[in-house]
This record gives sequence, structure tokens and C-alpha cells, in this order.
Amino acid sequence: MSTADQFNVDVSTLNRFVMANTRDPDLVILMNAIATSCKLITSAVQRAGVGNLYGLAGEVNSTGDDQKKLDVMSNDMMINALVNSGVCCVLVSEENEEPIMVPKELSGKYCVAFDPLDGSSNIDCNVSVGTIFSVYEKREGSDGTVEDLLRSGAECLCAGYVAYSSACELVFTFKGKSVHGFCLDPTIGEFVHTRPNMMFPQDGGKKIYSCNEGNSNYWDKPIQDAVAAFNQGPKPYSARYVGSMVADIHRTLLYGGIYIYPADNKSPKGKLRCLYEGIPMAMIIEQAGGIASTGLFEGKIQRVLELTPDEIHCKCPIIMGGPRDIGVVYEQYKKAGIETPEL
Ligand code: P6P
Repeated sequence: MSTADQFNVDVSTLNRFVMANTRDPDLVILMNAIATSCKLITSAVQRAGVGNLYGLAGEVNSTGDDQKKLDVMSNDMMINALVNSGVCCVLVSEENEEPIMVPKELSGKYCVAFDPLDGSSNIDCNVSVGTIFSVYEKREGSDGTVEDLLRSGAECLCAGYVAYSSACELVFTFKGKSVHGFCLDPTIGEFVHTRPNMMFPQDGGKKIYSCNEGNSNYWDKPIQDAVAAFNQGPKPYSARYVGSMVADIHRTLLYGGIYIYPADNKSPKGKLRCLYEGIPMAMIIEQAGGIASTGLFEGKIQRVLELTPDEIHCKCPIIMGGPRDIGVVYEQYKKAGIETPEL
């Protein structure tokens, strides 16, 4: 094959994909603003070592975490891109205690919640990090308030994440549609469509379980028994846990297995944030054919997407995978007399 034959003259870029699949110019503008901020973020992340961008910024965020220099930069990049896109009215960021209200002259119909640099505690040792976002459309007659984001995951319009690793890869889905992956081609500065119609492995995929076993003493017994079950048998599962949610979920989506961050005695609502971690990842996994369960949470087991955040930084438990492995967890709950949803 000649070099000319190898050169794609019909590149499927993010803008082209969003317009072709939604015919909504405002959504094209929104996704473009998100993509632009993630190009800036990956540029900063790639230069962290030589650009003196490791280390702390000297502040703490809404979660009480020490903010890294890159946390602050990534947050500013996303806020600036989204506020000036002209299609957003209210923003929520893990890095900001309060919502960001877009000035009226720039206000539009979308409400975006995001974690600009998830997993940033790992950045100084070069473990991959990511951006996670969820998008709602403001309610009819609303001028855009935080109430437009405090709605069930079932009303989420778009969800996605960007993995900053060997590639800068954007994975997202629109409500009711399939999941798609786009890799940043640095030679043209565009996110190019590389993974059409991503599907969670229908047979459950690789036998991997992913959780922070350092918390196992706090887990309820069904979760302890399920993880014990993954460790037993003639061919026990492999344990893989990065501690960076985008990396762990991206691997689970592509390879299969199960990701577990349950509610426990230490964190009765779990650790992960509902609006900009739980709901977006649940929407992606479900629309790729997987399952996103809360596990036992506030007295019942339900889909993460059935949750309605009661405040912008509220937490939720998350158990994500396919029927094979979620079934192992549900089997333990059944033994404990707890009602479980049909798989
Ligand atoms: P733990 C990072 O702080 C984060 O929010 C996710 O990216 C990650 O999956 C999780 O927390 C790790 O939590 O308790 O295992 O350190």
C-alpha cells in the first residue's frame, strides 16, 4: 500500500459525527468546547514533568482534596471553554464548592457537570488521569439554575470521559444512542472517530475485578463474599485497580470484568460523586450494554441512573459490569435475604 493510500482523506471528526447524529448545532458547539478544553488539558498533562506542573496548588477543593496545580489549570480551561461557548447556562465542577452561573449574554440551554481532572492524586507518579462530564438540558421555562442539574440520571442528555494516557481518548454517548470513542490525532488537532458502537463484552469479558480492597473491612458481607468468590475457584479472577476512575472504567468497558466502589461503613454513600462520576459512567456502561448498579444503598438495590442527586457534590456507590459478574454480587445479596433486580 502506498503512503498516499494510507492517508485518510475522509476523516470522521468529532464535529462531523455530532452534527450527523444529532443535527443540533448547539450540541456540536458544546462538544467542541469540551474537546477544546480536553486538548488543552492533555497538552498540560503531557508537559507536567518539564513544565513544573507537578505538585500542589496550595488550596483544597469541594471534596476537601488538596488541589494539584493541574487540577486548577484543568478546571479553569473547562470553565473558560464552556462559559464562552455560548450554549451553557450553569456549570458544576468538582473543584468548585458552588455552581458557576454563566452570564446572561453568554447563556444557552445546556447544564454541564464535570470532574476536570479525575484521579489527579496520581498525576505526580504519571498514572493516567481523566475528565468526566454529564450534560442536561435546562427545563422548559428555566433560566438555568442548579435545579436543572439536580435531576434523575434518566434525564441526562449526554455523558462522556476523556482518558489522558498512551492516547488522549474521548468516549461519550447521547441519551438512547450508542457509545463511541474518538482519539486525538495531534498531527491535525482533531478527535478522530476510532471506536464506533462500543459494546461491553456480552460474555462478561476478561475475569477481572476492580476495587480498593483496602476498604474490605468496611464493606457489607455480600460485597465481601462476592470479592471472595471472584478470588476462588479453579481459575480465580485477576485484580486490577488503578485508583483513577476513568482508567478503571475504560478498561472495564473494553475488556469486561466488574468495577466495585460500594457504600460501606466508612462511606455510607460510597466515595464517588453522583453527578460527575456515577451518572455519566453509568450512562456509558448501560448504553454499551452493561449494568450500572448501586448495590445495596439506602435500603435497596437500584440502577445508578435511577438516582436523583440531592446536592451537586453528593456521592453514590457504583457497581458496574455485565450480568455474569453483577450476578455474583446479586447472588450474595439474595443469600442475605435482600431483594435484587432482575438481570
Ligand atoms: P480510593 C480519584 O480520587 C477518585 O475520585 C477516582 O478517580 C478513583 O476511582 C477513586 O477516587 C479512588 O478512590 O478510595 O480507592 O483511593
